[in-house]
Amino acid sequence: MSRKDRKELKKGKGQKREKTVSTPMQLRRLMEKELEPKRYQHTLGVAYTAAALAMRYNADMDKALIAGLLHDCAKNLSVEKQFRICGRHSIAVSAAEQKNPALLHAKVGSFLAWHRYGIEDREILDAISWHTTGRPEMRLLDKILYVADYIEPARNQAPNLPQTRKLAFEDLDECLFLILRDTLAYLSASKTEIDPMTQQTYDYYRAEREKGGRQ
Ligand code: DGI
Ligand code: FE
Ligand code: FE
Repeated sequence: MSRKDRKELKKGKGQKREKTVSTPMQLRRLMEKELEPKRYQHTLGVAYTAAALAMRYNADMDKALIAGLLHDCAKNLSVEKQFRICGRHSIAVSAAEQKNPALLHAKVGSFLAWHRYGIEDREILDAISWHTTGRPEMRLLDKILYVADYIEPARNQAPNLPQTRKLAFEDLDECLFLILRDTLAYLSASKTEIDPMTQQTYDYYRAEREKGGRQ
């Protein structure tokens, strides 16, 4: 590789990847080095909870593990660094993400999962992209990661956790809806600006639920 190529690559031109590693074991070690101990603990909890949900709902267990291991991989980067990565790699930043940069780690994490950790699977990359806000018409893996992020064993803040954890293994869609509802209630109460995508996801699943005869 010429010096020019290397420089271009560093700047993100051509969107080449840095390396290819993708077994859950390798990713676990990398995340242990990358993340703060508490975040790593949460990451392991999400990975194994997602794998357990994958078992329950006949989803791909390895994909669930990998999505869980990498979902917060950008969390340790400063906000400045995350904005820089977006700029360099032409990742669109929404108005909501501009205002609340804490939302940005999902998109940046998805990019790094591809660029730095060698993940090519679209389902895994999308699940990471949407793990904070959700999105209408979520795939099974999106739902599994979203729910696992909320119920993993180290979480202890959210209301109704015991019921939500039980429900996750009984009715994934109902559980997803209740998490969305509780999250919106929490964001409203704390006067945090709601990302339109979070609102759209909630509206979509509320309508789906009503179609299914629930009020
Ligand atoms: O990264 P985690 O801490 O594991 O959790 P997360 O990816 O769900 O996101 C972190 C925070 O983002 C969490 O406190 C909930 C919050 N969040 C979710 N939807 C919205 C939101 N924050 C804002 N400002 N607006 C949203 O719509
Ligand atoms: Fe997150
Ligand atoms: Fe998380």
